[in-house]
Amino acid sequence: MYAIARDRPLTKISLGLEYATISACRISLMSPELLDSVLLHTDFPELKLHASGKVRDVYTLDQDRLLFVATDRISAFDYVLATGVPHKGRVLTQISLFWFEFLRDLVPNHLLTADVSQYPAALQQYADQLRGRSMIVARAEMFPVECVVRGYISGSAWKEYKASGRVCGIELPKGLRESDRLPEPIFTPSTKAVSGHDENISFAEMSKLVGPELSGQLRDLTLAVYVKAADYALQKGIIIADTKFEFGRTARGITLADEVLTPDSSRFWPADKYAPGQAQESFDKQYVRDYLEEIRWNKRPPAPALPAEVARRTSEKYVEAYHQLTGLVLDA
Ligand code: PZK
Repeated sequence: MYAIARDRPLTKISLGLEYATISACRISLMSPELLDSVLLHTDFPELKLHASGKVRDVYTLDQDRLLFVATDRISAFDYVLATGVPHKGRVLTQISLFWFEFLRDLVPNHLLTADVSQYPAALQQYADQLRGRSMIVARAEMFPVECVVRGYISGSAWKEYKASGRVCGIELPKGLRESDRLPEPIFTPSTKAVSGHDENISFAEMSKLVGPELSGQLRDLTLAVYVKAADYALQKGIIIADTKFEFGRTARGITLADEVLTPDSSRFWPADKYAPGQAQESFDKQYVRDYLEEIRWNKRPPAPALPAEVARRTSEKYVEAYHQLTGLVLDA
């Protein structure tokens, strides 16, 4: 209970939840050192915020460059939780860096540097916050579509398929089960809807938005990148069931931007537990989802805090995913 009471306002949590959180938390506490390393918010007063997402913050550096920062925030059931996950921002950043390098012959990317000692002088005062979890990237003219590719049928695609036998206008074989591998990966673009949720669109609709030539280029790139990365990940025991890319135009041409092939932008499934015919356990967020179901959170704000043990075990899953994928050890 100490770990919660010390730095988290319990007023944000309903009474029943507070009790559940405290009782589940008796099991263990997160060490003060671990809690201190968690970054929930960034604040760089001399920079202008360019975009802020559930877990990432992007700042403007100058005309051509942005500062991209991955925090330790975690979202589940569409909300950012009150507790951060130690190392999460560093893991996601290091996974993206790994893929940028792995994919460099296939597609240009927006990375300029992740070496904090090369950042502008004005940022050196934040070096400890930025190290390992940030990148300076080339500002791109972003295309207003999400380039989604699926090798397995899950999530919104499974819902669409059950209702119509199609996904984003693509006819699929009859008799697929939830989480089945598809005969070949499919490109299922989406666009930001007013609701904040992405809305699946057909290739023809995408072509109306950004033009047929660019749509074809983005589709071909998306499929090629997915095939190369998913083949590699599978050899390492991780199924990348689907993933979402964001592309933009820079001096390098059509450029892969944002974070890439992370557990936040993809469905990672442990290959040794793959069992089609049902929803699959998530590599990284399963403890979080299980806990939130257990305490019967109504999935409306305010989002609860996590017991230290749930945050710590989730942290271990992210670090493990990084190691399993890259063979590298995240440094302490
Ligand atoms: C850019 N986002 C998505 C939203 C985030 C990220 N290289 C770039 N050039 C111009 N714009 C972007 C990028 C990148 N990457 C990406 N928004 C703008 C987004 C919220 C938080 F971290």
